Amino acid sequence: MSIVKSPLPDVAIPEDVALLDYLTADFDAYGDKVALTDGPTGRSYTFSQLKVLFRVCGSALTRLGFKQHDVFAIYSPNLPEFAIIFFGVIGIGGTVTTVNPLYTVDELAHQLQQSGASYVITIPMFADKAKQAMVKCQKIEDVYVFGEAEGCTPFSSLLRDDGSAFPADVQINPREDVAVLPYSSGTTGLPKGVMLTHFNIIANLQQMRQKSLSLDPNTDVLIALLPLFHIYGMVAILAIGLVQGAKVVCLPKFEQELFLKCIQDHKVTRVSCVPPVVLFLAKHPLVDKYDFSHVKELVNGAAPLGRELAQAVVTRLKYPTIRQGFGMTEASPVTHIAMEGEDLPGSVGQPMPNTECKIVDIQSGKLLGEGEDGELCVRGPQVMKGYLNNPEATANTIKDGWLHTGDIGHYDGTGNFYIVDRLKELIKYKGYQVPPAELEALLLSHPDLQDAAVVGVPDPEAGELPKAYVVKKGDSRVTEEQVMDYVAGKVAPYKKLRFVEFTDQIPKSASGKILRRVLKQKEVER
Ligand code: AYL
Repeated sequence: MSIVKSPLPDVAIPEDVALLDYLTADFDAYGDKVALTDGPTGRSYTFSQLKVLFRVCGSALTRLGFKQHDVFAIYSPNLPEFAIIFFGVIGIGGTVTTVNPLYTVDELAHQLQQSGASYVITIPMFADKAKQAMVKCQKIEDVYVFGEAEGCTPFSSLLRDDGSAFPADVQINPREDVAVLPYSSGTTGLPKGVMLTHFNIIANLQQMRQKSLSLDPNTDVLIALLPLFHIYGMVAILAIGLVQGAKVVCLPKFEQELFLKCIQDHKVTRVSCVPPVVLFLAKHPLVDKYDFSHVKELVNGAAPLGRELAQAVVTRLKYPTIRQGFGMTEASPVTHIAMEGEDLPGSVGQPMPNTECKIVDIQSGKLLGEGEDGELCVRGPQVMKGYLNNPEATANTIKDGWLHTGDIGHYDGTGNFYIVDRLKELIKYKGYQVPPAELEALLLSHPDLQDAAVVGVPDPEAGELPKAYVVKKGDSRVTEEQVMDYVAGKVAPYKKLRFVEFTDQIPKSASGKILRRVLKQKEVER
């Protein structure tokens, strides 16, 4: 019974370096190599160009009056320019909050309001949604757009600056200042702003570089199919690629042929996946038509990968293994990853350097030992500062420095971890977070419904699908379809309810908490 650490030695994490300086430390050496490419068009930027553009963008924002600690929202699919505004903001001590571009006007407005954002940037296709959200948020000063759209300021106007207003005197405190503010529902409730400091992100990048996620600037190419607004794409693809001089190919959406063609033509060496992408690579006939010979490794994270699927993909693509990583937005994100070439089916690997792990009994909190299932807790420099304006949720999640993941698992005799279940209420649809509390609040706003509970039901393709149990009011004649449509009209498509079941009562504890386990058990017994 003990705390488990990484078998690798601790890695030094600089405490006095700001994220942009850390990121670009070797950019001069990478020089005219291509850093970022837009998959569909081939539009590219070199490392030297990016280094200048980050400053140009930071300077232009400073002239607009955007200051240290101000918040800039990015509401956009993956584009090379996403990185320019992202690091431009962070470079002048601002905070970036990233928003899922599929969000509805209300969902966007909510995050803009909550995060205190003063600007938002989007693409022409979503400009109307951004403008409507702006009207609902007094603090938003302007909507920027990659390209052009009526009523929005073009992003290109920020690049016409000469860089001279980039603040020379900005004092970034890496341990305190929040670089990024992605949203996560954590173990319970509504999405909350996750405060990740410059130090948190640098820590995770240092850990990844040590823990065999290191890259060769001369050969390595990554593909950013997974969204950059999510911590996986943002840190574990974009930032880890750029800092090590690898080329990152951006894909704004999942188009099967384009994805495969980009892997082939750009000689991609590492493909970072979530289970539905692994499923596609394992099963889709198109895959055979493309050359994957440059791909050295496949990585999976963000949701559990079944052993059979892992086997199917390595057999088809003739790889020795697919490496699993585990993490959370709240941990910047990576806490575990399987070692290169190690074949432990179902394992998410060992802890990252500088990361301690323990498994505790879910009732008593007692420390458990090898092979015993309990809640996984992690402690390390990549663990967030806390949730924005929510000390209560922070205190419930981080106790004595230990981040309670809300995931259930165990470790084996070699210190490798296995995640077997989720204690927290979070639903994962294709790796995306679907917070049940959000859907329940919407259902309770329906005039015909009296009570509601949402749980995830297993699905081979999506991992889980949201299902609602609802109690109708009195003699209401509302139908299942109407309830589904009601929710679908208010949320991003991936959060839609896929099933609705009427029931007389929602099972609850004495204190009124929904007993989700009881509902999930009902599904299993069917
Ligand atoms: P969030 N197996 C099972 N469940 C997982 C796994 C995994 N490998 N990875 C993440 N999860 C679940 O904040 C788990 O419930 O971050 C966890 O608490 O959207 C939750 O997803 C966190 O969801 C990597 C490895 C990124 C992992 C990540 C995780 C980002 C997901 C890059 O290399």
